[in-house]
Amino acid sequence: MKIEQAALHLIAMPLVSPFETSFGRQTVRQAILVELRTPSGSGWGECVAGDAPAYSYETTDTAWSVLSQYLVPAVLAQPFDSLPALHERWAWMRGHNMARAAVEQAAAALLAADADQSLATFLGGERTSVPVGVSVGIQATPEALVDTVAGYLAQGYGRIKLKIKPGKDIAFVEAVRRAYPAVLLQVDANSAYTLADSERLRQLDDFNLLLIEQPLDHDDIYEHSLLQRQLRTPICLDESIHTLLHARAALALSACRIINIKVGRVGGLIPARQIHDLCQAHGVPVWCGGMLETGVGRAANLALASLPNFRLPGDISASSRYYTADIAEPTFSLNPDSTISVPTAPGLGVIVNREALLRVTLHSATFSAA
Ligand code: OSB
Ligand code: MG
Repeated sequence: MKIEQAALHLIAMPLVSPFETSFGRQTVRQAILVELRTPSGSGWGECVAGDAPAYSYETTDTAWSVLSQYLVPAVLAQPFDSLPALHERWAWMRGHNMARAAVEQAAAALLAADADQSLATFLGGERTSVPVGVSVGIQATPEALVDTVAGYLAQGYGRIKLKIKPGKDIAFVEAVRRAYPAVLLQVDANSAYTLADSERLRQLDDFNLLLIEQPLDHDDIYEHSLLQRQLRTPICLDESIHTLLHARAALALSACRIINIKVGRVGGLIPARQIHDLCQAHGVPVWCGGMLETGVGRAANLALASLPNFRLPGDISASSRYYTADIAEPTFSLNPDSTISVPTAPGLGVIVNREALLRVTLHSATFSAA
C-alpha cells in the first residue's frame, strides 16, 4: 500500500443537543479527519481528541501537531502491507493514542478495501449487527432525566447509560430505575469520585445496574480494585486503560469486571483487538465506547464491535442522536432490536460527502510523499 498524499481536516460539528458529563458541557464536537490518498481512493480515519484536555490530555491541537510532524510523515515514508507494520513505525513514540488511532483507521480502511473485505471481516469480526445503547448526559433534575430517557426508549434504545457526578447521582438513577424497572441501565462517572465516596457509590448497588464506569481517578487502577471489593455492581474501566499492559494490570488486580474499549484511547484497532482478546481469554466482557464520533469513526467502531467478546451494548447510537447533518454516507440508524448493522461494503463502508465535509471544516492541510 503506497500513500501518495495525506490530508488533515479539522472539523467542528454542532451536536443536536448539549452533552454534559462530570468534566463539562459540550455543544460542538471538534475532531480531526485523517485522509490517506492512493490512486484507487481515499482511506479515512477520525481522531477523537476534543478541543480541550478534559476527557484526555490529547486535544485537537496536540493531535494536529503529532499527526503532521510524526504520524503522517511515517505513513508517507514508504509503502506498508499490514497494520502491525505501520504500528512498528511509531512504536518509539510515547502516548498520543488518539492521533495514532486516526492514521491507523485510515490505513485499515485502505487495506480492507484492497483485500475486497469489509473492515469488520478484515478485523475478524463475526456479527452482522451490534447491540447498542445511548449515553445520556447529566440533566438538571431527575424529572428532566426521566423525560430524556423516555424519549430514547421510545426511539428503541434497549440500553441506557446515565452520566453521573456527586449530587447528580442517587436520586437521578433512582428516578430512572423506578420509571423503568426492567431497562438495561448503567452509569458513567468519568472519574468524579474518590474512595472517600465509597459509601455513596455503594448505594448504587440497589439499582440493578449493568456496571459503574470509571468512578475514580482517570489514571487509577489500584484504588478501583479496592472499591470493586466493596461493590456488588461490576466496575467498568474507561479512562484508565490506554494499553494492553493497563488492561493486564486491571485484570490481575480485579480492579474491574468489564472494560470499555475505545479505539482512540488505546491507539488503534490492533491494540483494541489485543485488549479484546486478553479480556476474552479471562472471561471478561468488553463493549465499545464512543466519543461522539462522526460517521467515519462510528463505522470503525461498528466493525470493531462485531468481534465476539463485545458482549455488552456499545455507546454507538444512531447518527441522528449526535448530528443533524453527518459528513459520511450512509448514516447509521437504529434497528428495531436496538442494534445497528455493521457496514458490509469493502473498506470502511461509508463515503465522506465532500460538500458536507467542507461545510464543517475549519482548516485543512495536505502532505505529499517526498
Ligand atoms: O466517557 O464514555 C465516555 C463522550 C465523550 C467523552 C467520553 C465519553 C463519552 C460518552 C459518549 O459517553 C458516548 C457516545 O459517543 O455515544
Ligand atoms: Mg466513559
